[in-house]
Amino acid sequence: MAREIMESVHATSHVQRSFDPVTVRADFPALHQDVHGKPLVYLDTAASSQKPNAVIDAMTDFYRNDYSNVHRGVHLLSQRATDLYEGARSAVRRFINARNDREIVFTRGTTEAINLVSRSYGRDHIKEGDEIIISAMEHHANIVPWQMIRDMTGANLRIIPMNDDGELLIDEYKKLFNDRTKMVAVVHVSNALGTINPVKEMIEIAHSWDVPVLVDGAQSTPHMSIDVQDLDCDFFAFSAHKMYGPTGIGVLYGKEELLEILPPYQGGGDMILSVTFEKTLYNEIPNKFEAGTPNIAGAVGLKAAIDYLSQFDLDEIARYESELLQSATERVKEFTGLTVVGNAAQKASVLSFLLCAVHPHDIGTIFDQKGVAIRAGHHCAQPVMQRFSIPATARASFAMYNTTDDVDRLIDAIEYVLEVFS
Ligand code: C6P
Repeated sequence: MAREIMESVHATSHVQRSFDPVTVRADFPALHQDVHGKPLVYLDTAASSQKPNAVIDAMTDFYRNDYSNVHRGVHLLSQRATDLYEGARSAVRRFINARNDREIVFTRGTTEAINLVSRSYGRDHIKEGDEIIISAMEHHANIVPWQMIRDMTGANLRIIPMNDDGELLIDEYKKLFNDRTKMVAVVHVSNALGTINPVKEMIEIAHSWDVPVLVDGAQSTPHMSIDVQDLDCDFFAFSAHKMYGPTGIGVLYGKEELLEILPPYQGGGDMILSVTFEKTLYNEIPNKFEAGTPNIAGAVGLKAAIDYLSQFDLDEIARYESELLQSATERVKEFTGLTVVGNAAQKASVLSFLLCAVHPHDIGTIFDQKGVAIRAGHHCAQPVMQRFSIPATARASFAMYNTTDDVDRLIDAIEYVLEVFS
């Protein structure tokens, strides 16, 4: 109890800085540069976010002063590195409100977290004829691993359809369940459309069938506060690099009772208690899932990103980003020939669009000449493109460091594309 009180004090004491995007920008050095002679406007956070000084400095300091391997050494540097690494785990637990540190597994990112669950859960729990439910708006990271398990076991994939606005059809979702359903894996916020899915309701429905749910939180974690206990999800996956942290590290949250029964994903050092040529005893969770030397500096950077975000009221950031997205959407819709792809009532960060017959790659290239960085393509969500019968979209994505000036520059860039192609 004393620990819980201390932690709640610690968590609230973070909220001390009022959110102001202009001062926030000052914390991100990469935003203050010219690209092709124009000040950079970074609207590609859905692909990967820029990093604040706090993250860059924490990682540099770690390499300069405290670097060593973890869990292995008796020497001081190894103890310091271990404390920092395990401290990062506790920071993640607080950030997503997991029950305890044992439920936090460090991975390379969302992709590896989903592969871990599909392999480990799939090995013992999915058999021929079983069914896995995913949605029509999944990123490839939440399709391909399940297809691989399908192909290994003879299970089937069932797909939750969506409407023309890019919203999942919950009534259709309910109809997909039966006694063979073994897992639901669904994206929280679509990277291609920006749709925020009603995952809490979807989890309740799945649980009424005793089916566990994995939530792909790659695009939600940077833009809203996450409470895994409130969602009651069984697994939750996310990547540090989209939430102002470093690349190469992410998180799999799993309910303790589920992680306990899953077999390890990879074998090697640190995931064992003892090894003989005859038999290996595996380590406790979460170490059972962290074979080999982990991304220690990445964990340090992820903690710094969490500390950075935790200075602010995350709901205030979410409101700000939502207003920015809404005003950008209204303004781009004024262009004749511009179509917004993804018009869900609940959206975060992402504005995907088509502009007349101009190929999205050309839009992206011309924007770049104007200093405006966006992503163009299928966004690793080809089934979404197939659903809308389009090859690709241009995608602007907003973050806490974007401002109305950035929206003005986006509008200027669209005008310029239209001029070039007129
Ligand atoms: N989407 C984008 O530009 P990794 O690569 O493991 O950090 O994240 C994969 C992933 C999984 N789910 C969703 C919803 C995602 O958006 C992503 C990454 C990037 O949209 C790169 S393809």
